[in-house]
Amino acid sequence: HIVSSTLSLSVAGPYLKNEQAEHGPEEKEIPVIVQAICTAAKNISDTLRRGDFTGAGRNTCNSSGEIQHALDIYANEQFIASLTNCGECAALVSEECDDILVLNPGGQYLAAIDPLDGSSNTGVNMSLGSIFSIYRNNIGETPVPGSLSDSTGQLAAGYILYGPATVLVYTTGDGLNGFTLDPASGNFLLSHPGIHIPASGYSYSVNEGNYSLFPSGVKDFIRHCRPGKAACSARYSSRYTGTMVADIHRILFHGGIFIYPALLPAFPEGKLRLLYECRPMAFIIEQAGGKASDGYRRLMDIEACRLHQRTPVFIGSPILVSLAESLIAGAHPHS
Ligand code: P6P
Repeated sequence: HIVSSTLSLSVAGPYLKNEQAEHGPEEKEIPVIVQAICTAAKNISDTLRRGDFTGAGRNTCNSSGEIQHALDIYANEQFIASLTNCGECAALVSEECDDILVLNPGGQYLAAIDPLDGSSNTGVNMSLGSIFSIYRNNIGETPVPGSLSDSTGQLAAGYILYGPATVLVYTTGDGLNGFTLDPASGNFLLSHPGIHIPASGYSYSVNEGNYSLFPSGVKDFIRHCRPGKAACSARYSSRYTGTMVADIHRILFHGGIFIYPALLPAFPEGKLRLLYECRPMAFIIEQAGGKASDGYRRLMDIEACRLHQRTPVFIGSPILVSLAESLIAGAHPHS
């Protein structure tokens, strides 16, 4: 087991649901598997701060056909080692691994991770992230273990934002808390208790370079956000970093909406993956009072049939997500 003496989340109660009953709220213990994730994140954060990786990738591609930078592979190795050593993780689904990775067959959890989110921003000192989702282990016979096929088995989810500060945002289904890494002590300390997203907001986050590929209802929403001819000032600000974790972290605190829609005709499911990007983010945002959809239905209700399944994602302030859904529903299919 990893006994990480450098980690203390000074808050009561962030247990995985099944452990809540065993500990009173006064206990400070957190699940060993979350400690393992934080230990990997600390190592990644330290490496990023030292700027150890400026080299290009190893000319390999992941299962989604994306170039793997050296840092992607390093981050993936950190999570595999840490989750293996903690002894609690039966198997791991990672963006960087084609198939599910069996770590500790007797482990009581499964993990789905994006080890390094936003890796197109590596080497240019931009914010990056890691995303994780933790499930009860119930490996079935299907390619996607039974306990990953629907979100009801998702016990915990979180992300680490490697920005000016390294911040862990994490839920076990009982609200959303943020912890900031204290470089001096190496501890993640509670810094944002009880995060709640604004009901609406004035920023939208989407790669408008793909505008011509968007479905018509998405184009209608973007046109709604842009200043009208009569308007003397923009109604919304466009904010997009290329790192989903950073864009959604901003939206959690300032309100707004993040969109990665279908890109027609080539990518009808969009780009982002359900198991280790969209579903954990949906769990997180719902715990903050936000909304996450694929444009038509609650994102947490989407069944995972493939490990690297993609889905369009509309996530953020509930009023804006609902507005986007209504424009999509009312759009002329061929306009
Ligand atoms: P695009 C990073 O590669 C990522 O998975 C997300 O973090 C980010 O929001 C998105 O893809 C960026 O994709 O096509 O706009 O470069």
